[in-house]
Amino acid sequence: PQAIYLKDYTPPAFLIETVDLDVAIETGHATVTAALACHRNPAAADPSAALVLTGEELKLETIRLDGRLLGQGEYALCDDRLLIHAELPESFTLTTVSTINPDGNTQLSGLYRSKDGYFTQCEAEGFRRITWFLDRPDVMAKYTVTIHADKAQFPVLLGNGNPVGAGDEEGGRHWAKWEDPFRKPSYLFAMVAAKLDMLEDWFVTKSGRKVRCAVYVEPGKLDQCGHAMAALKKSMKWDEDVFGLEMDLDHYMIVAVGDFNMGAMENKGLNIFNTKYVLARPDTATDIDFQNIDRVVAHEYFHNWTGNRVTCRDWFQLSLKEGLTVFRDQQFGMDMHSAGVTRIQEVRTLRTAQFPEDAGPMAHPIRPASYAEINNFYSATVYEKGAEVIRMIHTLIGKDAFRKGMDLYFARHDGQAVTCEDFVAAMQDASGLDLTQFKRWYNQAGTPKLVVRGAYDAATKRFTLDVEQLYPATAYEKRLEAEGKPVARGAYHLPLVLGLLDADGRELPLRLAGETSAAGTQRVLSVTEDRQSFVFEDIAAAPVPSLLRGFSAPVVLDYPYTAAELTHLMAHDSDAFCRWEAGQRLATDILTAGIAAYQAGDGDSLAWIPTTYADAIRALLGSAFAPGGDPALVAEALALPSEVVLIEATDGTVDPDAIHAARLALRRHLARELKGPLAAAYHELKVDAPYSPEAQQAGARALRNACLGYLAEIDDAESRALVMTQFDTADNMTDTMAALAAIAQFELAERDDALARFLDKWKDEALVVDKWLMVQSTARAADTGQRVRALLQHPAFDIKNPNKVYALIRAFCAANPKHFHAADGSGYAFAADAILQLDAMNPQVASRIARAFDRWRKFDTHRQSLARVQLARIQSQNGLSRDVAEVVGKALD
Ligand code: B3K
Ligand code: ZN
Repeated sequence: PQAIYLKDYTPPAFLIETVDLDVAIETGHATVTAALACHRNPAAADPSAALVLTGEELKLETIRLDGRLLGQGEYALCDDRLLIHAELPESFTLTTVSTINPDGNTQLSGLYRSKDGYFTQCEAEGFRRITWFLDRPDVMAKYTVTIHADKAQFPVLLGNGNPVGAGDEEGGRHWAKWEDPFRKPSYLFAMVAAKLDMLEDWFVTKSGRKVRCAVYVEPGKLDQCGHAMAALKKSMKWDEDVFGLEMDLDHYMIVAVGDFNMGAMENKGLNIFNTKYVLARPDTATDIDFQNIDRVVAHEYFHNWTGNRVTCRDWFQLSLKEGLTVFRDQQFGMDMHSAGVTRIQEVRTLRTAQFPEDAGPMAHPIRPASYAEINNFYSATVYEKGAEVIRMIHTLIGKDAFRKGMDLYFARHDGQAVTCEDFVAAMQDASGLDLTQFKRWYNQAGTPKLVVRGAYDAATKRFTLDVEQLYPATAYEKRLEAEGKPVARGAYHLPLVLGLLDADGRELPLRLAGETSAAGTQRVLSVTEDRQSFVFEDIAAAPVPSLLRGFSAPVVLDYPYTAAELTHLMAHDSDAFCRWEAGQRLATDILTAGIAAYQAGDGDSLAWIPTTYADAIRALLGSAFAPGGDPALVAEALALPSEVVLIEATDGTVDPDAIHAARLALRRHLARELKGPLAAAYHELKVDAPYSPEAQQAGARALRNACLGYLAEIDDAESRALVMTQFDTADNMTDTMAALAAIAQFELAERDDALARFLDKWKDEALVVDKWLMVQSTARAADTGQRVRALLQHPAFDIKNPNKVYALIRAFCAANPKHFHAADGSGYAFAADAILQLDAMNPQVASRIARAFDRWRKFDTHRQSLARVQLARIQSQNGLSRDVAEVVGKALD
C-alpha cells in the first residue's frame, strides 16, 4: 500500500464554515443530504486549487452549487473522490444527496446497524462513509443534523450538542434536530437512532452551570449503568480540580453499543462506547472491569478539552490528543485508586504491548513520519508511550509548571487544530526548560536501553553512577532510510528518578558533586548525553541504588543487580514501582536460568531455583498483613512476569515451550513451598462486607485470588475442592472468574461441567459470554488449540462482533504464546484463516489480529518458516485491505 508522509502536509484548499446534515433512515438504506457552506482557505498553498471531496461507499444522487443542480461535466467521480469542475465563487454552499447502506456496513465505520439501532464511528476517516466531505481534522465546522427514522423501532434520536427541535412525520416516523455550538472536525461527529433505555443525572460545574448527564443502554440494562454514571461525574469534578477545565455543553451523553471496533469514542457531547466500558454489576463485571470503566469514561470525558476543544492538525499528530489524554486518565486513576498499583499496571501494559511493538516491524515513534493506513496507528506506541512522553515532561518540569503549560496551551490554541510542537512549545514557554532535545521522543522509534553502572569509592565516600544510552535504529528508521527519507537520531533527554538505600534499607540524603548541601533523598537526574556520570558525595558505605523510580522513563534499564540487592529493594524501597520491579527482575533472572535448563533437558530438576527464593516470596506475602501493608501491591508482586514479557526479555531465539515450562514450574514450586501461608492468606483475606469495587476491597480480592491461583497449581484433590467451592459460592464476578480461570487449566470433567454451567447461567449477557470465551482461549490445557477452533462454530460466538473476536481469536493469538506458537504451525494457520475471513468484513479488526505475527522473526527457523507461509498466504489474497496489507507487508519486509 501507498505510504503518506508528514512532510507532505499542506493546508486544505477550502474550509467549511457550517455543515447542515439531514439523515433519513429507511429500511435497507439511508438518504444523506449535506449542505456545506465552504470558502477558499486564504492559507492554501495554491489559491486556484480544485475542490475535491472524499466519499467511501456512497451513491451520489444529486449535487447542487448554491442551489443550482450541477450537470454531468461539472463534476467528476474518481475512486473515492468527487471533483468539482464548475467555477466556484469565494464562498458558496455545496449540497449533495447520497444514499448509503448502514445495514450492510460490517466495517463498523461510518453509520452502521447494531442490534438496537443505528450508531456512528467517524474517527479516523468514517465521516466520508456518511457524506462527501473534506474529511481531515484541520477542517473544523459547526454542525447541525436532522435525523428521521421509524418512531416505534428507533424512539431515541441523538446528535452532538443541543436538541433544537423534534416532531412526528407520516408513516409512523419521527425526526429530531441537534445543533452543536462548537466548531469541530468531522471525526467528532456522531448520531444515534435506536431503542435504548436512559439513566439521567446532573452535574453542576464550578461556575454553576447544570449539565445533564445521560447514559443510554440496551433496554433492560439500566441496572448496569450506575458505575459509568458515577465515573462520569467523578471525571468532571477531577478535571475541574486538577486542570481547572469545565464541561462546556448542557448535555453530555454516553451511548453504549455492543458492536464496536475499539473501546469508546469522544464525539462532542455524544460519546459512543463499547458496552464493555459501560455495563457493570457486581455479579457480571470484575474489579478490573469496574476500574476500566472508570478509566475509559474519564479518558473520553478528558478528550473534551484535550482532543475536541484543541484538536490535531493531521493524523500524524494523533499522540497530541491520545498521549496527553491517556496521561490524564492515568493521573485520574492514580488519584482514584492506589497510585502504586495503577503505575505498576501501566508499566505492565507498556511492556506487554508497546515494547514488542517498538522492537518489531511496525515500530514507529509516537509521531510517525509516514503511514499507509491511519487506523493501524491507534497503537500502544501512540497511546501508552505517548503518555509516558507527557509524563516525562511532567517529571522534568514539575507539577506546577505542567499545569501552567496546560493553561498556556489552551489560551493559545482553544478552537484550533494543532501539532505536537505546539504542545511542547507551551510546556517549554511555561516552564523555561529548553525542550529542543526532548522532542526527539516524537521522532525516534524504539525502546532505549539505559546502561547504568555504579562504583563506590570508600576513600572519598563517593558513589558514581555512569549512565549510557543505547538507541539502535529500528525497523522504522531502516525503512525510511531505504525510502531515501532518513531520520536523524541522537541521545534522548529523559528524567532518571532515583534514591540510594543503605544496608538497613534507609534512604540516604543526596548531595551531588558541586552542591553545597544534600537536598532530599530522591532526585530527578536529567539525562541528556550518550554517556554521563553523576557523583554522589558523603556516602558512608556502598549503597543499593533505587533507579528509575515510578518508571520515570520508558526505557529498558540495565543495572547488574545481585539477587541480594534485589531482595533488599523488594523489602525496603520506598518507591512502590521499584519494589515491584525488583521482584520482577529477580523472577526474570531465575526464569532465564530455568529456560536455559529446560532447553538443556534439565528443567524439571528445579536446580535453577535458588533455595532462598521461596523465603523472599514468603516475606513478601507476609508484608501484606504487616502494619501499612497493601494487599493490592503484594498481589501485583506475586504475579511472575508473563510469557509475553519473557519473550521480549529473551536475547536471541525464543523458545516458547521452555518459557512456558519454566514459568509453570516456578509457580508450582512456590505453591508447594508456601502452601501453608498461601492457604492462611486466602482465608484471612475473605471480604465479608457487601461487594464494592473500591480499591481496598478489590485489593483484598486480588491478593486472595492470586493465592488461589497458586494453590490451584498444586492440583490435588484439596486444591481443586477449594477452587470449586469458590466457583460455586462466589457472589461476585471477580471471584467467579478467578475460580473459573483456575478450573480452565484442569483437564478434567470438572472443567467442562463448570464451563457449561457458567454459560448456561450467563448466555444472555454478551459481555459475560466474552469472558467465557476468553478463559478458554487463554488456557494452557493441551487441547486449547482444538477447543478454540471448535468454539468458532459455537452459537455463543459471532465473528461479526469485535468483542467476541477479541475474546476468542485475539486473546488466543496475543496472550497464549504457548499455543499460538505451537511447533506444528496450527496456531499460525488458525490466525491466518481468521484474518482472511475477517478482512473481508472488518479490516480494522482483521489488522489487529494480524499484529500477532509481529515478533515471528524472534522464533526458531522452523517456526519462522511456518509463520512465513501463513503471512505470504495472507499477502497473496486478492483485494486485501490496506490495513492488513500494511501490517503483513511490514512483517515480511
Ligand atoms: N479516539 C478514539 C479511537 C478511535 C479509533 C479509530 N480507529 C478513542 C479514544 O482514544 O478515546
Ligand atoms: Zn483517546
